[in-house]
Amino acid sequence: MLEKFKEIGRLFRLKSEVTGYEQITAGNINTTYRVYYANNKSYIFQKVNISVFKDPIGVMHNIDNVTTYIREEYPGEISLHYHHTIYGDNYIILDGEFWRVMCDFDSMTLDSCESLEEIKAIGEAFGEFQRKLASFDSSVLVESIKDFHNTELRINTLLEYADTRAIKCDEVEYIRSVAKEASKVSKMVKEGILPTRVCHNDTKANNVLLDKESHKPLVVIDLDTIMPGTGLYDFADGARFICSTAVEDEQDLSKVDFDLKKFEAFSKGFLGSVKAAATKEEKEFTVLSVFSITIELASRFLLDYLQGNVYFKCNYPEHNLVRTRCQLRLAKSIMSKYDDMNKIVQDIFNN
Ligand code: GN1
Ligand code: MG
Repeated sequence: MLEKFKEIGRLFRLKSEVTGYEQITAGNINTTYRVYYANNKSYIFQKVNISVFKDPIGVMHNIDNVTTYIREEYPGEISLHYHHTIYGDNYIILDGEFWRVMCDFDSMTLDSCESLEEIKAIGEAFGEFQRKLASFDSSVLVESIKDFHNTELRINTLLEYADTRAIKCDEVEYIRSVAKEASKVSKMVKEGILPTRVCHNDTKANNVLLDKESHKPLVVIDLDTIMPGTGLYDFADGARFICSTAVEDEQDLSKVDFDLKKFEAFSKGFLGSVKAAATKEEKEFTVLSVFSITIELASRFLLDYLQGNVYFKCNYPEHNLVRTRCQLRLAKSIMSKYDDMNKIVQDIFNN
C-alpha cells in the first residue's frame, strides 16, 4: 500500500514523503485511510466504491460544487478541501481504482453518543447543513445513486426478490406487514405533497467530525449522496442512528431501543435549525419519516444479505442479517413510542 499511496500523493501534488498510514474503519461503502507525511501533515485518502457509485466523477462534481458554495457563502467556517491533480481533477483513476484525497482534521467521530448536549449539537450540525444549502441550485447536481431513498421501491425490491425465491422469514413478513405505512413518505415526495430540498442523505452521527477535546461539531463529511430529496429523511436518518441505545450491528437485541430523551435532544438541534422553512406536511410526517427510513434501511440490509453481501461491507457472513434485525427492533420501538415522539416534535415546531 505504501508504494500506492506514494504514487497517489504524487499525482495529487502533495509535498513531502509518505511515512505511514492507518485504515479508518468507519463507513460501510468506501475504503478510507489516513496517510502520514514527513512534514507532520496527514491526509485522508479514499478509494470510492465504484460498484455503488456508478458515476464517481458525477459524485466528485457534486462535492466540488457544494463545497465551493459553502466556502463562498460561509467564509470563515471550517470546510472540506479536496486536492486536485495538475489536470484540475479532484480524483484520479489508478489501476482501475477511483481515488480522492481530502484534507485531514484533528478530530474524532462517534458511533454512539450518550451526552444529550452532544446529540443536540450533532442534530444542529446536520440541520444547519440543510439550511445552508436551501438556496443552492440543485439543478447542477448529478443523482449519485438513483432512487436512493425511494422507500417504496426499496421495500418492493426486497419483497419481490424474496417472493420469487419463495424465501419466507419473520423479517420479510414484518416488512411486508408495514410496507404501506413505511412507503407513505416516499410516495408523498413522488406526488409533490412533500417538497424536495438539497439533502445530505446519509446523516449518521459519524458523518460529523467533532473536536477531540470539546466534542463540538467541526464539519459535516461524507458528501457522496448530496442530492435533492425530502428534508425529512435527513432528520429521520440522523435520529434513527443517534437515538438508538445500541450500535447498528448489536447482536444482543435486548439492548436495542429507541431513546426518547436522545430523540428530544436531536430534534431540538435539527428541527430548531430548519423549522422556519418547514411546510405543514413536513411537520405532520416528521415522525413517520423516522419509522420509514428505519424500515428502508432494514430492507436494504436484508436484500444485501439475501443476495450474498455485495453492497455493504461485512465483517462476517451474518452481519447484514444482524443489522436487519437491529433496524427492525428499532422500528418496532419507534412505533410503540410514536405518540410521545410526535408530541416532542410538535412542541418544537410550535415554539
Ligand atoms: C452506508 O458508507 P456509510 O457508512 O456512510 C450507506 C447509508 C446507510 C449506512 C448504514 C451510499 O453509509 O445509506 O444508511 O451505510 N451509504 C450508501 O450504516 O449506501
Ligand atoms: Mg456514506
